[in-house]
Amino acid sequence: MMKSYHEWRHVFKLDPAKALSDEDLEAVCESGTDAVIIGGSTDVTDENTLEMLMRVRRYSVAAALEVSTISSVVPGFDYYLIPSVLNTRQVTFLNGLHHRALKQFGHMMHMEEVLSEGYCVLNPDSSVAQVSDADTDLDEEDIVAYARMTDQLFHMPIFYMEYSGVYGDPKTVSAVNDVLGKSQLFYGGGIERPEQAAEMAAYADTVVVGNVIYDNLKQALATVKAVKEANGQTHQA
Ligand code: 1GP
Repeated sequence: MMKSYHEWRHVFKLDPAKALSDEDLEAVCESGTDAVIIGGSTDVTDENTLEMLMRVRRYSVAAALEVSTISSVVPGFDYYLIPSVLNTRQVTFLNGLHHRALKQFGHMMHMEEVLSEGYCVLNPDSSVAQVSDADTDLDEEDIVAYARMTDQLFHMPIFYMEYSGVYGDPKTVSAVNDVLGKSQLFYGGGIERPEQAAEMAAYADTVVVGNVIYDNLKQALATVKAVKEANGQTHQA
């Protein structure tokens, strides 16, 4: 049964540019995770995105595309997640690509499938930080202000704390959780063990697990149960 994004506690993020065997993909999709997000910062094409979508569609799990380039948008996903990088130095990544996409495709988009993400990029060494030219020199107050901007100023459905590749600071995630109202808090970055997934699940509405799928599938799969059994203190719990 496909779960609406409001119900997502745990999601796996698959990079369409990375190889994953059929057996491993089955384990990911049948793990009990709430959704599979397909997305990456480099080498994402319409071919590898479509191929990954078709493979994920063998299973009943919800499938979302996190759009990083307009040319890799393909139809058939349950949701389209559109990041706006709040701490970019270049307006292109805040609203420029979005403007171009809406100009070209706005008339044919199903907006009920589209979710905007207020994206706060927090690991300076990540591809996403480099591609989006993000200013990651932020303290907790800066990050909380971006959370308020997403929730109370721009009214975006998702605030995404993107530590991609490194494990973030649970105290900061907790501080963000404290100020969010309607925006759903996504946490992603550096989760390698179930204990870390559980720790972040205490504060984040949705925990995103990526790289460890490719590095240690067994540990990746163990994060599902850890999140589901975590005691959520989230603002939406
Ligand atoms: C990346 O937030 C996700 O976009 C997950 O991060 O790959 O570090 O798990 P990791």
